[in-house]
Amino acid sequence: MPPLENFSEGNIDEFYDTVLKLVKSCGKLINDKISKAKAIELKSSDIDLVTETDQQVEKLLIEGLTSQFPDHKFIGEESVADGAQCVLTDAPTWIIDPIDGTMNFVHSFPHSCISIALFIDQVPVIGVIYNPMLSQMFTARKGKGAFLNGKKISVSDKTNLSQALIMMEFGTSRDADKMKAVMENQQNLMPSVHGLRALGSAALDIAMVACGAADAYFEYGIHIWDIAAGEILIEEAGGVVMDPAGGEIDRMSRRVLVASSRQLAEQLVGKLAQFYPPRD
Ligand code: LIP
Repeated sequence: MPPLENFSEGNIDEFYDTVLKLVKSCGKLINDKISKAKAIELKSSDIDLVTETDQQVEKLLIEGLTSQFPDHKFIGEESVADGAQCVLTDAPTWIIDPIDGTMNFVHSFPHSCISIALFIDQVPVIGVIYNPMLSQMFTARKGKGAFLNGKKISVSDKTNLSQALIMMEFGTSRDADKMKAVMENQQNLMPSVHGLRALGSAALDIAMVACGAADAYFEYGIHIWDIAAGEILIEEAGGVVMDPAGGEIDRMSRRVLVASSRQLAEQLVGKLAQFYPPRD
């Protein structure tokens, strides 16, 4: 498989234009289904849901991309749930969460999105996070900036935790140790920050940090598909992505922390009770 430098700007343009068309078309499907009755299945817990729309969107994205780029690989949330491997190689790989915030979608709570990223040589080169219910299209391409509906976005200038709005999630696990860490962090952070917020979607939480509407986000229990598009969005918006204990991001560790600055990230790391889910 050719390394990243062998792909021309024209190649990346073609990948980007193709995925954008597919995402917009899948967004229409989600908007059509959002207020209709949904067939729901349970996955890892009674709050880890999947609907037929999650599965349809992922199938449409994979089929549409495979027809144009037959040698590309995929890591999709629902394909992995059906037994596909969750392995990132150097090959051009699309990493897909067809509906991030499925619980929100089930409740017609308008904070769900399609999150899709393209990695080449294990480097993110394209990221798209689209909330069709609120017409929020977040996009990023390597070296070309981050955008919301075509308007350039950047992280906030907050460097002090006491002035920061922090995104954190409860997640889809009822695991007692996980919940203990979540509650401990809520108690640790409440007195030290401006506020805590949870949208119910990792990708949209990250997008809030990328556009400066929040200042940091962390979560234990996510998967690579929840954060793949957000990673390049944050980097192109001038923020940082790391492990919640402060080291390099490990995309299979199911842990993530993003922030507007390293200074703010390090203050947040200093406050966090850590939790280490089983790796993907
Ligand atoms: C969601 C994540 C979110 C997490 C939720 C859920 P899904 O992904 O984006 O961060 O807190 O529990 O896992 O399952 O809706 O694609």
